[in-house]
Amino acid sequence: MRRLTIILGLLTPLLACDVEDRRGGEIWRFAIEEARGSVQDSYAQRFAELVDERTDGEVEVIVYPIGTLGTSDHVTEQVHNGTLELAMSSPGHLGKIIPEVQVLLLNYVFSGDEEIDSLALGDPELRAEMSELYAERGLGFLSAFSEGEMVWTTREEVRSPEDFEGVRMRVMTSPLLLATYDAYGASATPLPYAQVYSGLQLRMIDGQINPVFAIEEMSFYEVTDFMIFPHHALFITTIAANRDFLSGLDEERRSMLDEIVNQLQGEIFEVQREVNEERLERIQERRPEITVIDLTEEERAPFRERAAAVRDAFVQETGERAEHLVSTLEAAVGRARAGQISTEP
Ligand code: 6CS
Repeated sequence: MRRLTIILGLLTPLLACDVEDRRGGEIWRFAIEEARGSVQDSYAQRFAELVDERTDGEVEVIVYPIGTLGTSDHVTEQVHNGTLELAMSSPGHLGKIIPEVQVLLLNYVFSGDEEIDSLALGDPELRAEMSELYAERGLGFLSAFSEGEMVWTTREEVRSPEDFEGVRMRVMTSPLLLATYDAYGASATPLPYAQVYSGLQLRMIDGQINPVFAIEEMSFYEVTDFMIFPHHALFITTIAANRDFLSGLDEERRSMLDEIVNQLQGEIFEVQREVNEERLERIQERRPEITVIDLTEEERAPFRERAAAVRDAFVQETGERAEHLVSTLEAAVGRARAGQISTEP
């Protein structure tokens, strides 16, 4: 794995060099964890367009989709060592390196209203705290946003922790997700994103958790019988930047970057909503035999209870910083509910 990262790290500037030579301008390399046409790709393409517009073509953003530069872990490492300027780094994978970021993976901490929760993620206090946290670990933080509600895909019907018994649920590689799904009664199995389809197909795992668009895009729906909405979490990603790249930007470029990510916070919410709705229709057209289940409030209660215990244990193990972040997040949700957060640039 390390060798692969090094090779990819060496290849990235070579790939970019070509374009740099041709245009003579500045290049910002931006790796995403998903495929072309995904929510992250829509974000990155729009980001590239806005940067191009705002710099009169002086800066070109090159977007590298999944499969070109390795796993999420590899791209975060490349941002850290300066091979890449920017990357989408999901807390679901980043949690191994920055444990506190897993606050964004806790279940049943958001309001359940996607619009409010998306606003909360743009809360200036939360963003300031995240920036501080990332900086301490040698990374820049630009933004956190939701790509939609998390959905369980399974072979068997799951409505209770008892139903999860013996079900091997693939989770992202964060320790908190492992603890959560073990507490739910499942057998949590960490795997990189690109290995999930074959894992399901070969029956090494029985289910996984992702937003609808990803279930369609990665073809997980082909190897699943149930799509279950527990209304427990959002798929959240963050944008990490190389620290020297960020601190090397002049004031004008830095403000431009902040304005662009603010603008995209609102835009991406609409994009993900549309994409998730469309893709659910597509899945239902292609495989009408899939049973879609919406867990009732009563069915959610035991999961909610177990999630609260996981959260207490997480805060205790991770320390004061995590505790403070949980409070900041809850306060941000409160501010969003009260209409005190704006996405206006
Ligand atoms: O499940 C995962 O690992 C991935 N899910 C999404 C929707 N995006 C990237 C991430 O790595």
